[in-house]
Amino acid sequence: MKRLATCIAAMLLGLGATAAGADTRWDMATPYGESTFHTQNIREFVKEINEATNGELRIEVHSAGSLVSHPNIKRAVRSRQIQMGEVFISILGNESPIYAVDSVPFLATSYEEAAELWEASRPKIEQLLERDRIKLLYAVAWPAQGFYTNQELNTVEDFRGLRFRAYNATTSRMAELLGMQGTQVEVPEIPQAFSTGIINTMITSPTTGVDSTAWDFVDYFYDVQAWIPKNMVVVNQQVWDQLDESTQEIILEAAANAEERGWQMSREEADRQKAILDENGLRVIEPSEELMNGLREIGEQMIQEWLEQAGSDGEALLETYGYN
Ligand code: PCA
Repeated sequence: MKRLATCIAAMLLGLGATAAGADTRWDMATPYGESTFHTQNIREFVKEINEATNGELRIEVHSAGSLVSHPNIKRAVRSRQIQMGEVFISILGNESPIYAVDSVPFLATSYEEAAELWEASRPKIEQLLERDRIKLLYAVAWPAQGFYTNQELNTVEDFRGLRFRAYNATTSRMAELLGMQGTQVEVPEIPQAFSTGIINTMITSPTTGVDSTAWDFVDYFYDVQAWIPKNMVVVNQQVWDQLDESTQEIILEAAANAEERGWQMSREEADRQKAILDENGLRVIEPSEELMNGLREIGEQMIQEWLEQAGSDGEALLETYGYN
């Protein structure tokens, strides 16, 4: 009986706010590998939290989709299979076009524009996540996206018939508009998808090109800088609500630091990674005006399609962003 009472008391205590004395361990899943700057940034983020809570909150990071695969990470956070996760925001574009806004071609192509687009879209993305009882902590941009291919790209006609790696609904649509066959492939599977011939072309950052040793499979990188997509780090709302206020503050501060540090890392590494592509024999090419004009036309069409899907919410977002 006494044991039961102790047990109930412990349970009651456990129902209150966590941290302060309690030893809490969370699992966090990310789709990307250890060498990616996003993952290195996450490692800093969890270390900062661990230190500031005197080791009371320990977050175990499972990288490269090793615990939960990318398409399942958001669901796993929602169901509390894991407490925290990182996802590529636009992979959720099928749930709402708002999630896809940073992957619409040529809407935001510099870091300044990407930061403005993030500022304009953040409240809407937070609202969408809230519906799923998920809390947004921070988001960080990838370097601008360019094409990796085995053949010269002089006009948009040159994409016809290529086998293209898609990473969200927007890139699948782009493949369609360029006459390519699109297949969705996650980053850790890129080398295998190239070597087995499932794909022979992709659009991604210099970062992911280096991470997947693109020089083993393709000859050219066309630096078209089509868009600057982002990852976001999220936590289950119920798990969050169980934390005491000082722990919440620690995490929010670490998140703000991670957001700032991450964007800086991204900026710094864009050129460095292009140089690594070049050193390994990939030809890094400035696209011709003709190619860019053709791609921009497709971008225009995709912005219109996005607006049709996103309706008045989308219009308001683009207005805040300053698009006209
Ligand atoms: N790398 C990730 C997302 C965008 C990027 O640059 C990928 O290729 O899936």
